[in-house]
Amino acid sequence: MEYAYDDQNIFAKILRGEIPNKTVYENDYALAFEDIAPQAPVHVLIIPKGAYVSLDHFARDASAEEQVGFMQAVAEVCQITDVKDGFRSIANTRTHGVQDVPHYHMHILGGRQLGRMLQ
Ligand code: DGP
Repeated sequence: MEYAYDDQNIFAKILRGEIPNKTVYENDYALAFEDIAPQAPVHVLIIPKGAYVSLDHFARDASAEEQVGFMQAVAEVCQITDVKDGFRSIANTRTHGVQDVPHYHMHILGGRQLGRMLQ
């Protein structure tokens, strides 16, 4: 599969500092910031700093260092935010997954009881 990255997507602009964000955590490989339209008391987006369009693109092509750095950011976000009672991670992907922004992002949702998604 070919993954074509559009560097004009909104998260690319956030990474370049062209659009402001409310940063929760940052390291060399990832940026975590508050979602602009939160669906729960905690709604953080974690994005890699590399140019990856989706979870499957990131999983296939990101280096081990990038992947570990990203997961370290996930761990930090889960420490910093109030998700001790649990949370949901989501990676909407392409059309069927209803992905709006074509830069891989993991949603972390928590801070309240969430509804069941899968039966
Ligand atoms: P999706 O691609 O469907 O997983 O959702 C993209 C999410 O990104 C959505 O929850 C809203 C959020 N979002 C879109 N534009 C911005 C923005 O400019 N700033 C921030 N912080 N979040 C955004």
